[in-house]
Amino acid sequence: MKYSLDSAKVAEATREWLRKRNVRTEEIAELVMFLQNQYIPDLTLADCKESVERVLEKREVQNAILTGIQLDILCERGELFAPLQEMVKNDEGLYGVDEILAMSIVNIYGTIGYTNFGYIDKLKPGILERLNDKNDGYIHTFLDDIVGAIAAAASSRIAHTRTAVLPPRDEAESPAP
Ligand SMILES: [Ca+2]
Repeated sequence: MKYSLDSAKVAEATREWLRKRNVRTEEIAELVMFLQNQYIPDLTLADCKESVERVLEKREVQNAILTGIQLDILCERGELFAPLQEMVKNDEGLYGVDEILAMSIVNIYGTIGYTNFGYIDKLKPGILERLNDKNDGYIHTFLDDIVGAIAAAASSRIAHTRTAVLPPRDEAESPAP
């Protein structure tokens, strides 16, 4: 039988796996709020959630999420081969592939996302603190970067949309974010 891909199935699996790994859209929206509220005072959590939903609709984002969660789970089961198992298990600093996978999400809305990603990756607010807890039996080596990347992308998306309706920068009263 010829291979044909059902996009709805990929989207549904992504939702399902995020839920199974205890990642809620609201929590990602809170990260977006954390990144953007200083620039956009009237921004609501609903706006942030809407932006996260739009990011989650993208196939390249869904692919990254499914791949990352799968690798995290294989590692929890001890099923990666050595030395990959140890590197992923310990979130080895020199590994870096988790961040590269997350970059495929950050990239979608251009370079503005990099700063946001770096910023929350350093501060690890909210859900990122929980995903980085190394003592709860879960391995989220890939998922923590992915969640940060979704928030960074959703945040950049808001910045782009809002900037589009502002006057050109030299006429604006305050600098664009
Ligand atoms: Ca990581």
